[in-house]
Amino acid sequence: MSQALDENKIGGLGASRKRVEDNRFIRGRGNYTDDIVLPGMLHLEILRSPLAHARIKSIDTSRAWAIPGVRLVLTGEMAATRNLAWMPTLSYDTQAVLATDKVRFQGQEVACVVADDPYIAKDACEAIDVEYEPLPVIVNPLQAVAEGAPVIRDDKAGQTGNVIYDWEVGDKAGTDRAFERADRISKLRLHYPRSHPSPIECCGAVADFDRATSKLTVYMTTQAPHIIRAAVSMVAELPEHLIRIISPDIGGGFGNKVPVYPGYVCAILCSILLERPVKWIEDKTGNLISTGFARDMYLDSEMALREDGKILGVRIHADADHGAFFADAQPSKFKIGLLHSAFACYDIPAAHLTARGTYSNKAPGGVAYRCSFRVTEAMFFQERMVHQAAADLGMDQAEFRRLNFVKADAFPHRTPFGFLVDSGQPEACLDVGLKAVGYEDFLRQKEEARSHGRLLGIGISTMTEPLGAGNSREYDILGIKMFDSAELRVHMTGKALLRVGAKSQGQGHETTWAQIVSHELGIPADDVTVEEGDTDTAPFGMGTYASRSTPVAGAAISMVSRKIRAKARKLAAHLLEVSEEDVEWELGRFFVRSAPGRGVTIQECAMAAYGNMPDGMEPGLENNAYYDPPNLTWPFAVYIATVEVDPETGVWDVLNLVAVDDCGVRINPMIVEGQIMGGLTEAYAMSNMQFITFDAEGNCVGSNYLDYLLPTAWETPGFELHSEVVTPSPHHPIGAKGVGECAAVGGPAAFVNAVMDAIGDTGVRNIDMPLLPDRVWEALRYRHDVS
Ligand code: MCN
Ligand code: CUM
Repeated sequence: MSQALDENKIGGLGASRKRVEDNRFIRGRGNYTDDIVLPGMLHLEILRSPLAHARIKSIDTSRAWAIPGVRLVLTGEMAATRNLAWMPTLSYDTQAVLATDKVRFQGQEVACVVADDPYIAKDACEAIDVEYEPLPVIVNPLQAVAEGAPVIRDDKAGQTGNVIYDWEVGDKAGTDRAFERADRISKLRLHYPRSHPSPIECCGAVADFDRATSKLTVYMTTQAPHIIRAAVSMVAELPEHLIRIISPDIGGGFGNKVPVYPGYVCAILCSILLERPVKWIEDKTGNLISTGFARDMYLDSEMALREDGKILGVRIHADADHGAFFADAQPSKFKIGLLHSAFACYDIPAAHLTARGTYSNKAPGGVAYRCSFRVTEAMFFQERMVHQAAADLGMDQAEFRRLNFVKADAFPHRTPFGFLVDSGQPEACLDVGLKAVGYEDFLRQKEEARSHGRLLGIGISTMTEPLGAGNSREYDILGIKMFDSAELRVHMTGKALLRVGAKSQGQGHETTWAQIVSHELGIPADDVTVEEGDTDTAPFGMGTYASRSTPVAGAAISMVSRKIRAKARKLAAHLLEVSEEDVEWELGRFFVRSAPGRGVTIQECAMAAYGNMPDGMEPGLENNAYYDPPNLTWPFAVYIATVEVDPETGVWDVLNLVAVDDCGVRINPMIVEGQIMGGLTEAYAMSNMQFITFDAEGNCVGSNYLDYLLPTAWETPGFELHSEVVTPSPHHPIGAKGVGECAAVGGPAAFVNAVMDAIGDTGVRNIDMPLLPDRVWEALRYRHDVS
């Protein structure tokens, strides 16, 4: 009789264990950066530029210095004396910390004040007199490359225009041939607008330089503490072992907390200059106007089609607006992120992608907001193109997709852009989704409704996401390879401390990581403490973004647990007085193969590691593991939305949204569902209401919550989630794939396609997001595309 523990009872793999971190979050006992209070701490505020493009003629700080309680007024000129007016970005560009020559976007950091309290600092910022000479403003890629356009980055030697890169991938000649053979060519122009993640907590830091020990400690809102440590070491020219980055609780990141911001650098520099702790906490407008934007990409696309519905080739040109500094945190090999992960689930013989990145007078942006390095754009464009191609052919949306899907037995599949998709079941997911939404039935209802003047629509979107950068052959940031790590200490009573190089911002790592240990070792999850985010204690990690934590750090947790189990097996053999080969494992216990009743628990092995180890064995039960994934993980999903559009007002309501997510083995199904619901809510927000943009003068429209809308429970529709299809990752030790961004990546096209389907009779090919009522109304009324 097996005496294995019941995995569900100990909180192992597949258990919907309640989130342990919520215990402190919902009691108001979280410890966020703004909760950090140090003795003698001062407060920093930033003066931001009101103009989008202007030469700085003079900065007069004398009125600010005169205000009682002001300790330091820092300008770019002063920062330059420390070589800190500029800093390197994560994409091999430079970014102004405090402006010296020009301001290049509205909200750019011009100066900062440190004072006894934040109110004095704010008042003093307003007392700084800056004289600007306005310059012509560029707010889109078209203007950026126009004849005679002002050069935004005239600080860079050799930069003549505003182009950052021209990049291409795929098979141009093969694609040209496919287009020559095509029966029909379907074209579409799209814009994925700028969006902003807007986490509840803004960015901030408390920098504490101790002159006596020469140690710099920085508490800060970062998704990647070790990368920040390396960056601070390079920028501030401080030795890495004397820098400690602590990322305490984070109130949402969504990619907003990956970049290095001037505010962090200012807090650090001011702490070094004043030898006092300095706190910088951004306000909401500062966050919305200046930090980590996403998307802002224009697409020109063509699809070569055979009359029977087969896709023969795809041609894509993308223009990406990066704002004034190219600061994307993304793998250095790929200039436009993983945009070329498009069309990974469709069997397409030839494809070619060209991409151009340009500067503009906007805040830096591109990669943020649940995007996995621009897979958001890849999937949105892909599914809008597929929708339009099916419509152009007069084919059924579902059938067109089915016909072109990579079949389940054809994996591993090499995509036309070179990725190797190792697993997936696109058709099975589509079938579950169609059944759940009642596809045939809805098509009939739609026809019926139309005869009464009601506009119903159905939109399908699929999502294939390359998650878990790296493998280190292809993925690095600033030359640092993308692997991840875990360190596990099993104490003598069998309780454990797990330290991981990733950093949760709300995803629930403290809960789920313990479940992996529990699955591997049979130690109850409640007996495992999880720690992340302190570079002095956590093993080196590349941080949490691109839903890479489960694929990479999660795998490292499995591997370190297995190392511990291997040593525990030796201890078990010693305790049971048999040879190691005669020892078997079942969850929580080793036993003698020939006498299953004779066994020892993992806790007994732990005790022996400290009190009764065999001769010659090193004491202790601790280890670490680094995991360098051989491939990405490839989750797949199908999202289907049904909507009704009001023809009089353009308002649209979601009738139903069905989500079928295959993210491999689920560690914690409840947390996975939370991730999917959150992602769908954001997808709905982006498609329906989230509007943040820049007018012709470069003024940010949407830098407050009256213009930039966050959906509440009232606006958000209900979602029906399905988990029937499970395709384990073939290389991940527990078969898990990432999931954190999937629904935000794949969701928007489902809503947009549904609205486009509802107004299909008008001949309108596209309305750009967000599909605000006035835009939909305009399309219905004037029967033209709306951008
Ligand atoms: N999980 C699981 N089983 C799987 C996959 C994941 O149980 N097969 C669990 C994980 O253990 C983890 C959570 O789901 O607790 C998300 O895991 P993963 O997909 O690995 O993503 P990351 O942990 O790397 O999180 C990053 C991802 C990104 S890039 C953005 S952006 C985003 C997202 O997570 N930001 C978030 N979800 C967020 N959720 C919250 N609450 N807050 C954010 O800032
Ligand atoms: Cu692109 S947002 Mo997440 O990868 O942190």
